[in-house]
Amino acid sequence: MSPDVIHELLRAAALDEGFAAAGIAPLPASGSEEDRQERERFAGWLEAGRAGEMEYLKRQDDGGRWLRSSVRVAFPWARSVTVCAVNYNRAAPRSVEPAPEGSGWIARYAWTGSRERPSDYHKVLRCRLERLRDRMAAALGPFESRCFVDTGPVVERVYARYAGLGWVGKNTCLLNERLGSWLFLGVIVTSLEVEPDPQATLAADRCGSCRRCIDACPTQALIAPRQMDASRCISYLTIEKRGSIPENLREGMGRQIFGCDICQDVCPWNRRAPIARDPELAPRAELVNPALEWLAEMDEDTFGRWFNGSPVRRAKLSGFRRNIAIAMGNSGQQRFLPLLRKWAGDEDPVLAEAALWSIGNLERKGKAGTELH
Ligand code: B12
Ligand code: SF4
Ligand code: SF4
Repeated sequence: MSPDVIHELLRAAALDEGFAAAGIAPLPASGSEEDRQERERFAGWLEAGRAGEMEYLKRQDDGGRWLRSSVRVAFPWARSVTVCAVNYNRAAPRSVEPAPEGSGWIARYAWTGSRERPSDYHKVLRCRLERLRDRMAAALGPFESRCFVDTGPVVERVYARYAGLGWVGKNTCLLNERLGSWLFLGVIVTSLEVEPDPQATLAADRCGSCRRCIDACPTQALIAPRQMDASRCISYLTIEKRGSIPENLREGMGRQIFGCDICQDVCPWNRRAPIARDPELAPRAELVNPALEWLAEMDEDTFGRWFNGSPVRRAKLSGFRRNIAIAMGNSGQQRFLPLLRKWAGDEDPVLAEAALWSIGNLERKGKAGTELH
């Protein structure tokens, strides 16, 4: 089969399965300049401590090589990677717009599901990828493969770029000229030998002189264009970090209680991004600008009802409450003081300490406010 036909066939089947864009790219040759750059970039990032406590990113093979530094390390049989993207942009407010007093922010990617049943992009994309893989095998004959959404030992954005899906923006997100960056990625690592797609060249960097994302990041996690110190990123702090959040980063967290969308909300490429109509990833209106009081009242049962099967589950109720306590402390709303005082005596020491910090913050601001009058 000619290279053009393979690429066309894949794109048509991917669109049919509900993806907004897809491509397949051969792996950079072992020892090539590109291969060397990716390995060094990843190793440099880890060794500089940028991954914080995300131990799963630091896994090594028996020879001491970082598993994620190249697809070739984890899968020596791999020859190409198919990357597919799903659009999750919705006609809904942005986190940087004025919001009701005392509301928090849950990242857009985690709104999905219906009132009765949350949905998780990991599962939705994985089913689509597996169907796509079966269609490729039916057309091309059997090949070795592994499908991943987020959790596999693959730096997905690197391969998305090779597959012609877009460029890596200064906020480190994959940006597509037509679709923006509200994209979920899924990959199929395959043993297929393919030629580069004659239609898809590496997308040019379209960030130009813009640096809105870097300037808008409240915790200075974007330490340089395309370089993130994840240990400072609010997404990491609110989702991945267990235990206490470093005090110097708490004010910067503002009202974000699960993930962070700021560096994408300010990106001009997202202004024109098309609105997704994907029924499996519809947003739950209640999770857009949710009232902090409502979320604070949740016990394990209610939290489970709302978030079992949703990405939010990853924070666990204890982490979610810690984040809510900090958002309350940043809200300037004195009405949260009684609840925070109750939490300050909680048996969970992390929650109690976060609540004490927030009480201090609110009382300081309340006093400053009175002095001004
Ligand atoms: C760990 C992780 C995180 C960490 C660290 C993020 C990071 N920037 O490294 C945290 C928890 C902070 C995080 C946050 C988010 N994440 Co995340 N995350 C991942 C995960 C699991 C691994 C990423 C990784 O290996 N990071 C290590 C660094 C070294 O790699 P990288 O950032 O992905 O890519 C680097 C290369 O592309 C390189 N690069 C490429 N070209 C060039 C050129 C030059 C000159 C330079 C210097 C570098 C460079 O620079 C990038 C940054 O170092 C991936 C899934 C996966 N398996 O890949 C999802 C993933 C990256 N996350 C995703 C999402 C949606 C998010 C959030 C939007 C969620 C949210 N709303 O809170 C935020 C976005 C924050 C941001 N600005 O990136 C999507 C991104 C989709 C997209 N359009 O890019 C992914 C792909 C998951 C998925 N399957 O859809 N995430
Ligand atoms: S997700 Fe938020 S904290 Fe992380 S880099 Fe972007 S703006 Fe900064
Ligand atoms: S905000 Fe500007 S610099 Fe940042 S990713 Fe978007 S276009 Fe690039």
